[in-house]
Amino acid sequence: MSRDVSGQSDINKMKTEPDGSFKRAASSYRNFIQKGGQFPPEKDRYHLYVSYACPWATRTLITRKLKGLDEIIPITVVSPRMGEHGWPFASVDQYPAAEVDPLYGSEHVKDLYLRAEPNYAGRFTVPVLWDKKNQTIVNNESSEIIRIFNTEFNDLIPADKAKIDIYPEELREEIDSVNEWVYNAINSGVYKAGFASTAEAYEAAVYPVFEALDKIEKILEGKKFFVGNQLTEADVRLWVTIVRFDPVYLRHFKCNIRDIRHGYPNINRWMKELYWKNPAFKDSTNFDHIKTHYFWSHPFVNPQRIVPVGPIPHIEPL
Ligand SMILES: N[C@@H](CCC(=O)N[C@@H](CS)C(=O)NCC(=O)O)C(=O)O
Repeated sequence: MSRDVSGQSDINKMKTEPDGSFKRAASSYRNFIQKGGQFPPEKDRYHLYVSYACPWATRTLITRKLKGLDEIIPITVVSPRMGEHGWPFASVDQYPAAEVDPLYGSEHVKDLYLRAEPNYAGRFTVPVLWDKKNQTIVNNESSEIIRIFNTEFNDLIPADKAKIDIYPEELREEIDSVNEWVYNAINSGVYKAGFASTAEAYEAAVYPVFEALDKIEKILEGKKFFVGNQLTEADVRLWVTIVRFDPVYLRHFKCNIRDIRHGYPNINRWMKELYWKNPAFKDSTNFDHIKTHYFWSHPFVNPQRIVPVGPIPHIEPL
């Protein structure tokens, strides 16, 4: 009989901390792709499993596009309806733009984790960077996958793409420090507000989201990019949460002190410019998957699973 992993796959069974707060578990696979290492950079050896809905996975999609890795690292997109078995492939949940697993015909993302490690005890999250040669997961932590994409395939891509550096040496210190508070207050902060199971835990989480947004609004005054004068991973990491804010987090996660489009003109302009002027951002964004995922997959938050139609438009024109 196979092991019961429903406690790991079913988000409805996920427990908050005793005080009602939500803590995100650390990612389990943390290997790096590098020349001469266990996982060397090679064309068509690695495969990226993603959801368009997931902000963490979208970081990897954006970076893959920015770096022109489309042909080096193919992707597979799961269905946005994350149910009791976790993320399904199109073979068991046909949904527009969802795909079947081309490597193993898996039904769910959990099958990949259990193929790599039958006793895997963590959550079955996307993104997953998979090694076809060793049939295992290289890395399932988006912040590390984007660093891998930023540098490690540079010998296999055209010079103009290799030149793109979203974690430049001279800005690293500032990027690292910004990443830390943006992660806590914003990327993870909206989930802490949304998954809190007591009013106290919710209120403790929601104010810091808006304090951080207020701070970013000031930083982006008259600026095109978050850190320095060029696109960096600080923009990528912040953007994936901001683009979901008005369509999802405002209602679904009760982050409703202000919205982005009326409350934060600088953040709104920065978000729109990246979306409309840089195809790596627009091509990695699917508002249907984003909205369907959240409003459908968390019946403990939205029991009727009705997906709100607005805001119209999901993102304003420039
Ligand atoms: N630390 C991970 C977090 C990934 C993550 O939490 N992904 C969510 C989707 S947005 C997921 O797959 N959750 C499934 C689950 O927890 O069952 C990363 O940044 O890559």
